[in-house]
Amino acid sequence: MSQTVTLSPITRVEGHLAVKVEVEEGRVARAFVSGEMFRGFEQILRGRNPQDAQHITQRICGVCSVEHGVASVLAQEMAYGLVPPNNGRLIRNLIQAANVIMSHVAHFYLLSAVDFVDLEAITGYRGQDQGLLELQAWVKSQLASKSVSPVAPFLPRYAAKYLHDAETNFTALRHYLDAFELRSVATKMGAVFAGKLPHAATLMAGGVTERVTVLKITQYKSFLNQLQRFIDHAYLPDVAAVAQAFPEYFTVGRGCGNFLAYGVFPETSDGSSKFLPSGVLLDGKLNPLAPEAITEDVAQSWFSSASGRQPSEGETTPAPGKAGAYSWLKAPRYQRQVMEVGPLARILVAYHDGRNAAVKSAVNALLKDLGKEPNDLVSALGRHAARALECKLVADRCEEWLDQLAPDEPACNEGAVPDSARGYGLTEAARGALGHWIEIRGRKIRNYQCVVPTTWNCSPRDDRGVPGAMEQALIGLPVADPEKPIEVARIVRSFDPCLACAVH
Ligand code: NFE
Ligand code: MG
Repeated sequence: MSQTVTLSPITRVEGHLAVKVEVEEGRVARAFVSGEMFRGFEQILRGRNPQDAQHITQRICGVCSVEHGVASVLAQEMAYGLVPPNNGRLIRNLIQAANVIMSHVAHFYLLSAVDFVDLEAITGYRGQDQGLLELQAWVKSQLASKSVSPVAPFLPRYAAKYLHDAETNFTALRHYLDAFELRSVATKMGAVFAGKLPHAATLMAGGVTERVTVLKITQYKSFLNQLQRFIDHAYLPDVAAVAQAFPEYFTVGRGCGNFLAYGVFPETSDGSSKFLPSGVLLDGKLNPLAPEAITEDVAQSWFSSASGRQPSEGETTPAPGKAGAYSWLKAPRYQRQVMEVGPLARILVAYHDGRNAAVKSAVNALLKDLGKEPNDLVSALGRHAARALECKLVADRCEEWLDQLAPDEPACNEGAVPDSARGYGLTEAARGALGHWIEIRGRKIRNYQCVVPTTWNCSPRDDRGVPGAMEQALIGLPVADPEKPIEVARIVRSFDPCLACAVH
């Protein structure tokens, strides 16, 4: 007997994500992940001044805005034949790093942690922490209320196993409250060099419109030190506590097992060396990235434009109601294969690449602490662990980039928009590999295509009917009670999906 479970919207993810699973004999037999809205940024960009693209595309999202801006200026730089000076490259790294730290902390605590931490345990709190006492009062009011929605983000919740130990729950909930503040610290840190955030004002082809001063370096460093303390003393230990208490989540949600990373944080101006390298893990083997192998299928997506195109030739013609389609996401593929992107992909690619000794030793230390093998990371909890580890590695690397800044040296090389040109920019957003493709004619944008991390991870079936990465991660998942599919929610959220981005 098959029972269909639909979670729409899945709360505590960014944007409108709908997940439908068919459960047979206690396991997910089929999964359908769909983006339920269309936004049209690729249409909006047509005919515009290319130099506005980094500002328009940042509005795709309020979370990974900076990364869209960076992808856009990289695409423009290829089209204009420009490279940024060291200061420009380093400032972009620092803005992008601030955003990744903000996003990872927000994802773990604000979007995922209460899937594992027992929010109701706070009713037994007897201490004096004002924040926890306020949380306790709120939880009690929710539990007493008859009018809360069944899809409320916190309570009511699915009855399930949560963290058992009261003190561990109180500590994690204290960190949950701290995470709101830390998210703001990370945003202020990025804004030191971004002018303002969440949509950075200073990004442009050739570098950034920002002067490097000793004062700004000092400001950034002081925010960074607060974040490093939180990552070391809260984020990493809390993820470890969840890992100890939920070892079963190292064995589920594995997914397609293929990983794609474009690489991020250039260590040289031409981008040939990156702190987190590019690469493609296909059938367990690391291959160099070949951008021309990226295509997007639309057979099961609500688009009537051609399927299987490279993004440089891509089209986006919406076709609501198209027969056989079930999502506003296209289905990106690499060599026609399904790929997972994100922190786990970046960490595994860097680990196999081996050149970044910091990644290699941090992963080995984490695996030793958890008593796990590299292959165990390919799992729901592995995604959380990789995200936390990456957060630490990136935060620590920022100190190096700050030291390399040269006060009062230029941060931008100027260039002109050519009459006709093409370019693409590949970077990594918090949620994974992000690419923008630009075609310029008559100094205006003729075509602009974005292939976005959550489009990879939440991809629908492709032209050959092969399910996307999250769909594959759900297949085979044991679901104890289809009326209370907490397992499904935990697998979905381990990817940190952002549907606003995915449908752009
Ligand atoms: Ni809206 Fe984004 C990130 C991008 S996700 S959050 O990270 O690009 O697809
Ligand atoms: Mg697109």
